[in-house]
Amino acid sequence: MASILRTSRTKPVWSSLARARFSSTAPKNTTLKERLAELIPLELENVKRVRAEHGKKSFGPVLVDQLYGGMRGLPALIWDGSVLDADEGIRFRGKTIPECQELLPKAPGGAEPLPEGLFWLLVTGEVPTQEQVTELSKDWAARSAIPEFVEEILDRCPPTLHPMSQFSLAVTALNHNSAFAKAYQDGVSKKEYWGPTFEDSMDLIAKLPNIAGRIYRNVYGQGKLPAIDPAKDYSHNLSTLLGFGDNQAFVELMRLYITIHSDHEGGNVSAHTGKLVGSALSDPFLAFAASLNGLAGPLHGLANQEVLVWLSKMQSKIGKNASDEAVKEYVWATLKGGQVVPGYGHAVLRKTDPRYTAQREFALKHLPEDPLFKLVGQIYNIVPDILLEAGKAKNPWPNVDAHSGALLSHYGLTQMQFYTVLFGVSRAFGVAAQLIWDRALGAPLERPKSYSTQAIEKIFKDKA
Ligand code: CMX
Repeated sequence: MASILRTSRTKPVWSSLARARFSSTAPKNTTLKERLAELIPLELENVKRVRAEHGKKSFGPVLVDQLYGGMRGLPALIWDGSVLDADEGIRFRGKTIPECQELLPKAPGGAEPLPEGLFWLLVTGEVPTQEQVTELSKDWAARSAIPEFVEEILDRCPPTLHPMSQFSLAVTALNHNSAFAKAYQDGVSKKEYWGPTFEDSMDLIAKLPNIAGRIYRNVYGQGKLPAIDPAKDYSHNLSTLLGFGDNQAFVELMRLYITIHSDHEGGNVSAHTGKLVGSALSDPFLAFAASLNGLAGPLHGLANQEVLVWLSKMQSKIGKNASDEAVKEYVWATLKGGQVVPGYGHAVLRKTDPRYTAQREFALKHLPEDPLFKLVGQIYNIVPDILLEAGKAKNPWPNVDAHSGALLSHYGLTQMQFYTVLFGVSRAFGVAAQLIWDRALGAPLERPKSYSTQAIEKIFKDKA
C-alpha cells in the first residue's frame, strides 16, 4: 500500500495505519489499549484529510420518501467496524465471514474464530496474535464479576419478565461504576474520553456472560451459577455459565455465533441506537442498554425467537415431517393473516445472508440429521418463491435469525425467549468498538433535522 500521508519529517506515517486497515496482522507484544493509543492519532489525521478532500461533496439527493420510509439508504453515519453490501453481505474491517473463519485465532483444537480476535479486528483493523487473544480472554475473565446489587436486581425480577428486559435493566445498572461517567464528573479533557470509554467497553463485554448466565439460570431454574475460569476463552465461559460448557460443539457454536452476530454496520436499530445515545456522552453501559431495547423488537433481534415460535406453531398445526404443500399453505396463511414470515427479508440485504450460510455450514458439519435443521432447509426452498409471488418484500431471502434458533435448540437450549440475549451479548462487540472510536475521534452529538408533513408541503409549495 502506497504511503498517503507524510509528516514534516517525510516519514510515511500512513503506512502503519494502512497496514492496520488492509489485511494486516497486529504487531506483537502490544495490548489492545496500547495499540489503540498508537492508531488514534493516525486516524485523527486520516479523518481530517478525508474531510478536507471530500467534506463539501454531496452524496446525492434526499427523497421525501426516505423521510417517511425509515431513512432506507440515507447516507447518515460513520461506522468503521463493518460495512454491509446488499449482495455480498457483511465484511468486518474488510473481511468476509469465511475470511474471518480462516484468519482469526482459534481455540486449541477448535475450528471457529474466537470472538476475542474479532473484537481486536473490529477495534484496530488488525488480526491479533494467539497470545493477544489469550490475554484478552484473561482480561475479560478478570473483569467479569458483576456488582452484588446488580445480581440482586436480577434475582428480584419475576421469571415472567422477558429476559431481554432483565438484560437491559442489568446493563443500565452497570453505569453505577462507569469509568467514563466518573471521569466526566471529574472534568476529564475531551482528548482523553476514549480511555475511560475503552475501560467501560471492556468491562461491559466482560460482564455480559455473568448477566446472561444469571438470567438464564433464574428464569429457567437451572441452579447456581458457576465461576468464570480465567484459563478459558469468553465463549467457553459463557457456555459454562449457561450449563453447556462440557459440550465442545456447543462451545464452538458460541464462538461462531458471537462472531457473526457482533456487528452489521451502523444503521441497524441496535447499532444506531447505541451510537445515538453514546453521542450524548451517555456512558457505554447506558448506550448499550439502549441498543438492547432496540434489539428486543420483533423486526430486529427478537426475530430469532419469533422464528422458533413460528416453527413450533407450524409443527403443532401441520405436524412434524409435513409435506411441502402443507408448509406452503402455512406460509401463505401467515402472510394472509397480516404477519411477517420471521427470519426472512432485510432492510439492506438482497441475497441470502452470509450469516445464515455460515450457520447452515456449521449445521451440515455438526448436526446434518437434526429434524429442525431439515425443516429450516425445507422452508428455505419454499419461502422465497412465496414472498416473491406475494410481491411485497424487497428481499425474499433468509437473514441470520432464520437459522440460529435451530442450532441452539439442537444442543438443548430450547428456551426461545432467551435467544435474543445471546444476540445481545454478541452485539456488544460491535457497538463497543464504535463507541471507543466515536469518543477517540470526537464524534459530535447526533441531531438530524426532522420535518412535519405540513412543513414538507410548504417547502414544495414555496418552490413551485
Ligand atoms: N414477511 C412478510 N412480509 C415482509 C417480509 C417478510 N419476511 N419482509 C418484508 N415484508 C413486507 C414488509 O412488511 C413491507 O410491507 P408493508 O409495505 O405492508 O409495510 C414490505 O414487505 C416491504 O418491506 P421491505 O422494504 O422489503 O423490508 P423493510 O426494509 O421494510 O423491513 C424487515 C425489513 C427485516 C423488517 C422485514 O423484512 C421483516 O419484517 N422481516 C421479518 C422479521 C425479521 O426477520 N427481522 C430480522 C431482520 C434481521 C435482524 O435485524 O436481526
